[in-house]
Amino acid sequence: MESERKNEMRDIFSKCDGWRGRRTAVCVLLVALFAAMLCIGKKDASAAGLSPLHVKGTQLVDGSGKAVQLKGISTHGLSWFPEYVNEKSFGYMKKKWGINVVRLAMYTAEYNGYCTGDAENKKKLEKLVDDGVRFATDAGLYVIIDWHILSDGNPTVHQKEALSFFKKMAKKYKDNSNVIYEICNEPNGGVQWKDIKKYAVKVIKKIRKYDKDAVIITGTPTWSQDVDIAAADKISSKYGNIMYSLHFYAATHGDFLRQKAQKALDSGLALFVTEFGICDASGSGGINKGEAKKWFEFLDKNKISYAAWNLSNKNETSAFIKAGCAKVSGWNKSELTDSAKYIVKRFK
Ligand code: IDC
Repeated sequence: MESERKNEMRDIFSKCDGWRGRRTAVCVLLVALFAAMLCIGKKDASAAGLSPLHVKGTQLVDGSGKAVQLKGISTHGLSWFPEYVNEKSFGYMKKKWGINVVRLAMYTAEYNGYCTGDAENKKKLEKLVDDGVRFATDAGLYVIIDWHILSDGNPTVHQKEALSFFKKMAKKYKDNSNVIYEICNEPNGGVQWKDIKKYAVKVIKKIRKYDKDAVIITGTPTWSQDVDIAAADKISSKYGNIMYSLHFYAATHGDFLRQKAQKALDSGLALFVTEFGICDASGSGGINKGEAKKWFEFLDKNKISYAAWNLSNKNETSAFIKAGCAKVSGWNKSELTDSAKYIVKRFK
């Protein structure tokens, strides 16, 4: 028995002999592949050509340290206008409009918000975020996952939910070089920076447990306008790659807010305009092109990244698609609103 088995084994080995050279070659290839993966680093840019981003001083930079200015659009609330989160629209906006970032606005409180709806609604929203990240990745876009607090003006109201949501996201997307986390859209209602900061540090710590270096953007007091106040008491630099959001609506906010922004930049705060409009702060009313021009000059001069509010056909000035148009991608110029026409020109 024993010697039979030995013979069998010898037979198998001798058959394999001819393969030995090829096997060695395959092994060498595999080792080389593995080494290459290690060199690329932990971030898997399955989104071709999307370098992991970092914050250097006040500037967003790519892997080689070159300044990057992201330009793009924010969805309206994901529950509200889910139809615009589709493969074609993201690809279209990248190709035709020249955007390089899309923001997924997930309301926490109003309109079937993540924290006020039921478990089914939560699941739906998470799927929309996942779809959105996938479509953005396929289109070669950076993507901001926005925890869109608004009527829940104090981020601590839904802190528990925020911590578990971002834990889930960071675990899932730690290797996606194109994912950016925005942890509280617009704190308001008198909430102080010290409280927002405490919340931010908790969420940042949670994200950093899994995702060591993705860009994280925190909201600032007074609907993300008091960046000067945040600048006076920054979040510790030990967490790395932290940015602060500045929001403006050109028909409401002018020089006064630019001065606050300049003050923040001067004291070394990295700003990201994760939301803006060229109409008034209600998201509607008239457009102020004079102020809009000044804002774009300011953004471009300082290479500040931005995302315009909003990708929907809601009957409001800030929406990009005309109210009568039901198309969810491939829009002609005549189907775009005046806001869209003005802003799209700035993307390229
Ligand atoms: C607005 C939408 C509007 C919606 C409202 C909900 O445009 O359709 O009815 O929210 O309360 C923000 C907010 C953003 C607002 C936008 C315009 O982040 O959610 O969207 N805005 O009011 N901050 C300043 C302006």
